[in-house]
Amino acid sequence: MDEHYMRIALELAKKGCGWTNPNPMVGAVIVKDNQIISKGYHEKYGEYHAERNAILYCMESMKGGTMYVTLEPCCHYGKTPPCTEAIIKNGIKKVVIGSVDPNPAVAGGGIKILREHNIEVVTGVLEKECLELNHVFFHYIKTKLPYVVMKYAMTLDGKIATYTGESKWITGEKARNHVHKSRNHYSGIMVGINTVINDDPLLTCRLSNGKNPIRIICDSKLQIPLESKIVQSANRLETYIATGSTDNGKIKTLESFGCKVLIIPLKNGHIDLRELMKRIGEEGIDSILLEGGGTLNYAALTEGIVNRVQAYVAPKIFGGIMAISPVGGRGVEFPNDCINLELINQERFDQDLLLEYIVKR
Ligand code: AOF
Ligand code: ZN
Repeated sequence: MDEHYMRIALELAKKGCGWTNPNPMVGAVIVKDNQIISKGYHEKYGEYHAERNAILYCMESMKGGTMYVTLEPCCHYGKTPPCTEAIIKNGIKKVVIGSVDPNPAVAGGGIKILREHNIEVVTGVLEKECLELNHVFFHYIKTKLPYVVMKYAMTLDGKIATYTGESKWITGEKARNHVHKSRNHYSGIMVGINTVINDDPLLTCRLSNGKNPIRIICDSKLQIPLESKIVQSANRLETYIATGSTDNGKIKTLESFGCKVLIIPLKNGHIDLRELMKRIGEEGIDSILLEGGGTLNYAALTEGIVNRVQAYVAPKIFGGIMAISPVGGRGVEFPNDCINLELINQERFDQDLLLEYIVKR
């Protein structure tokens, strides 16, 4: 039964997807006499935590009840008072936890306080699922660096466009819709300047209740066209341009359009991606969906900033020695020098496959 209620808490937590960053998605269920008497989740950054919402929405006495929560309850004063206080005050006698909170302000402290108040605590229920749910939070709270997800769609022969550069479309509608779930989930979206020049994308989330990601453009020489959709929409969609250029005139113009310009040191003529990640992390951006192109992808992989890869594979073959693949750059010399990945998830959207990997270090 523990897993059953934790699964309900997990589904509740996911409702906060896109709205809680850089805080975690958390769900909570209160059970008494084998009945669910209340449910809650963390709805929005800075607002009440899942536990407090579940308590707030509960219409009956919680005395002697059990709370199922996907993350260890907090015991600190942040933007909200400690959840442990509310749990203790309401006479809940058992708390079942999915994953321990690595936040240094909590880190086992919530469990300790609950036990000190004679509340039975069970940990590690559906832990794997709870850790996966908040992979961004667990990374960002420890490193202060954004969690980077490289995403691309390719044909079975590894092409992201035909030899003429045409790429609309590789995957079908369902797979393309799924990409927008990622754009909603992760806080930022990053592309290289060539993608802006060639495709003129808007980089928004097209889900009905979706949140638009913060756009980050790697543009070492500040070549971005003022008439591009990115610049033209920067007053309504948050936009960062990362550059090594000190062309103050163009910087001022971009700023007048609403872009935020980040001056980043160059490394071999390109944006120093590790520096950029530090700056992005300092801006409070906890995660990035990296959508190419190939030059930026290769640099990101070799600089070691990529945490996860989402590869969509379409049942098509383009062929062509001049047709490009998702990762460009120079490439490794020997097979042993490769970037190693671990397959963690596979999903099917009609005839397209999504293969999801963790980058091994
Ligand atoms: C959340 N939502 O449901 C839970 C969280 O600044 P505060 O008060 O919002 O505290 C944020 C911290 O609280 C967060 O880093 C995490 O350690 C803990 N638990 N946070 O935003 C929740 N349960
Ligand atoms: Zn809390």
